[in-house]
Amino acid sequence: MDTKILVIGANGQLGSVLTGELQKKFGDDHVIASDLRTRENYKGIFEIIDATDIHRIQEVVTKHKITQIYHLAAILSAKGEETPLATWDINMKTLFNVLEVSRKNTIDKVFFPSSIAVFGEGAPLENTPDDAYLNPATVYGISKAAGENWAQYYFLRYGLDIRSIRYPGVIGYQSLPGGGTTDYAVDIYHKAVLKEDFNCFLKEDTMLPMIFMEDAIRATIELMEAPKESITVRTSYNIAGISFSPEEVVTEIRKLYPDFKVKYKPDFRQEIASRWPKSIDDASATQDWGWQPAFDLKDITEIMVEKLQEKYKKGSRNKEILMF
Ligand code: AKB
Repeated sequence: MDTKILVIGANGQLGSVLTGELQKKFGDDHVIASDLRTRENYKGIFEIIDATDIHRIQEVVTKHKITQIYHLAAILSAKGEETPLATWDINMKTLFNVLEVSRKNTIDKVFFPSSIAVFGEGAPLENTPDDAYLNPATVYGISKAAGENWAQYYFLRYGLDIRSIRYPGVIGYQSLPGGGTTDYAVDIYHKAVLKEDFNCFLKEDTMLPMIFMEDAIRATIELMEAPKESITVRTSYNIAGISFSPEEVVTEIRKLYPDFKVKYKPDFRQEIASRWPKSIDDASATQDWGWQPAFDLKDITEIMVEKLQEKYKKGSRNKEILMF
């Protein structure tokens, strides 16, 4: 059957970049982007979907004869703490809707994003393995840990080929993140390029696993393209990019912006970050589908600065989603 991919949450930090990469790989007519509202200047097929509405998902799956679903809609860690029960509701109801529509239709592959947020007290902080004890302390993390187990259940019970990655903090210039604990690592580059002082909501030595957007997108597509029989982890795969602390990224940025000023003002997000791994063991991803990151902190800093300089030179100083 002709590959037709539905991306739910296509306007988000990951979704807005992944949609473009899927279009390049499969062709614009094979990718259906969707979100709660349309995206200005989007080139391709776009459907409005509120993923809490199972009938709407079913309608789009039928209309476009969808064969794969990437479910990228979720409320992230920091934002999710503002309304815990609503976050649980949205993150779980949307996943159940995707799982149920997928098992009842001709969906041959599903992608579910998990996160380092599934880890907490009791897991090794260094080189945290896939099978470490999951003890999430945010609603986002709890919903992702539950989601991983539901994904595995639908694989075991219904044979649904659902695959998942535990993303570290994703850093990209193409889109703005929304409500993550790791998002300081995106905002800091915008402030540097705009020559504004930066207030960091984490302590300077808070080491966290991060990944450049290009690596995160490539990992996602490589996982989804891997032969089914090579997938041995049906909860979620750890992947590692590069771990660093705020003071390390400031040091890199100051090589380009020597006068860049930073103040460290830890807030509630410091407590979230302090329970997350400092570094990740992604041996299973390497072994099963050949995962290897390509970008280190120096690369990320050079590319982020170059691309954001280009973007802001074009005059867009207001920080809506920076689409390239
Ligand atoms: C967050 O900070 O909530 C996300 C994540 C690590 O999943 N970026």
